[in-house]
Amino acid sequence: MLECAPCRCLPMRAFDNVEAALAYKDLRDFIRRLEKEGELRRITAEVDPVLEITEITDRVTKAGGPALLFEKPKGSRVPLLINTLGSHRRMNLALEVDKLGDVADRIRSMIDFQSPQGLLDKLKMLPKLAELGSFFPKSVKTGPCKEVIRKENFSLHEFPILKCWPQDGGRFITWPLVITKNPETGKRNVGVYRMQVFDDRTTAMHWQTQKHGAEHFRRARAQNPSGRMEVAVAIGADPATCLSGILPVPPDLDELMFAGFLRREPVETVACETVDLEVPANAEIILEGYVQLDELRTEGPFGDHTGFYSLEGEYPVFHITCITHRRDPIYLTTIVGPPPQEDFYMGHAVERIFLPVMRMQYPEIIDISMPAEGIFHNLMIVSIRKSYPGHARKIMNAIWSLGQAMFTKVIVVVDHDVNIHDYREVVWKALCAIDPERDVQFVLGPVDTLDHAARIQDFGSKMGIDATRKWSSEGFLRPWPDEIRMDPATRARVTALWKSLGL
Ligand SMILES: Cc1cc2nc3c(=O)[nH]c(=O)nc-3n(C[C@H](O)[C@H](O)[C@H](O)COP(=O)(O)O)c2cc1C
Ligand SMILES: [Mn+2]
Repeated sequence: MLECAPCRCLPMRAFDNVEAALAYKDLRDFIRRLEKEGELRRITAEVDPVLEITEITDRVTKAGGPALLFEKPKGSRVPLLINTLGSHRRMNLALEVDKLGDVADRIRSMIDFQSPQGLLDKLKMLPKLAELGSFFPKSVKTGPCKEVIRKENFSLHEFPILKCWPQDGGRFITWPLVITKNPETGKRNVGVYRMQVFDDRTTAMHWQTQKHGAEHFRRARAQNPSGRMEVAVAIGADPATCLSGILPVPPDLDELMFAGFLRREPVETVACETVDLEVPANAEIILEGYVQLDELRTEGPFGDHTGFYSLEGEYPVFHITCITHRRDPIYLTTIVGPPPQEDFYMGHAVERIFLPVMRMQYPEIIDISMPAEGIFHNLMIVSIRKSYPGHARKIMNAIWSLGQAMFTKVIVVVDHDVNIHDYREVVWKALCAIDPERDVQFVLGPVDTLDHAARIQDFGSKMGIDATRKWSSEGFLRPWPDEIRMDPATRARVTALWKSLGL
């Protein structure tokens, strides 16, 4: 079997029967599949969502273990699912591909639309267009997320919401699909922004400054500073929909459309009961409500994906007006913390899925790599086919201007012949290729809200390292040495001799 080059995971056949070739209907459909594949363990012992589930999950994820379904979380009748996508294999299962490159290939074929030359080309485009059209979310009258509708007498405390780490400010909903509408364009956004539980019906809304939910909030506030903005939150759905909330798609591009593309079937949506928003019909739990535009409250601390606590900060408050859910809902959650965690596999999927999009604009990019310990935003290694002086620096600037890649704290650009997934090779070759004072570039700009070392929140410096071979046209006038490689004839002779050497 071939290895998937970037992640070295063993690809598997996702389409081993006709049934599996259909998109997952919902979260429990995916749970069934995981169970069939030996990728899920049920835990019947009573375990506390306060700290204990984190400690168990942290050990299991780091050991490469399965998804976990806690059937008896302490203090709740709702089972809890975690570590769902916490391995390369489960991510492939979720996306129903043999390897992530297959998703990238589909994206590439979509954006390979060349301007049609003549009628024949136009005709050839039709099936592609039809396919595109088939990804749009589809409104339906009702769905399983409406089995129970509660406008009164509900409480978030019925759900097994985690307190993840000892110094956390409380319990946090960690995998909510937060749905808002751009108040100017009416376009939907779905983002995963953690929500700290304040009481039965209120939470924080931790959309960071540069995220689309925060942008909607600012635009709504500009229209009516003391008004409200409606928000709906879906928890637990088919895996592509759940993943779509973390994808860095451009503003005003509906993540649910992207989910439809990923699952090859439209996401069905239903209208909310108390707000003018639509939510995935197959969700386990829906929270409806609003944020008051002139209200902020202290959120945090929270043990974050940096492996450190993010400190307290002021964030909007989400007031819940209605909860709808299935008769027997499953609470989907995840933890972040010292890497690697489940979110590493999500980040890796993002890296692989969006590489073709980057390469469309910047075909000189050969490959990119973000090591787990770099927490995505801290380190990106990029290999390029360098073809003019200063090319490496142009690519750094391109990355810093590309959506959430703007947060990349350190970019290392190497030549095309460096295997950037082999970190030993990167350290060796990159460090040999630099004259630090000459090859390091600093810029100022937006940084990740979670960067606790930045001089002020959201603003700071970033560093690019040009670790490509230097050219005379870049002012480097010395010869550049060849890399040491034994000649093939000697290698062949020694291979022939090898047995006789007794080594
Ligand atoms: C487990 C997990 C938790 C996250 N929590 C937050 C969060 O609290 N706030 C935030 O702004 N982004 C958070 N993110 C990242 C966003 O989901 C991601 O940046 C997404 O692309 C945002 O959507 P948007 O581009 O539509 O704003 C989290 C991601 C994951 C995987
Ligand atoms: Mn978005």
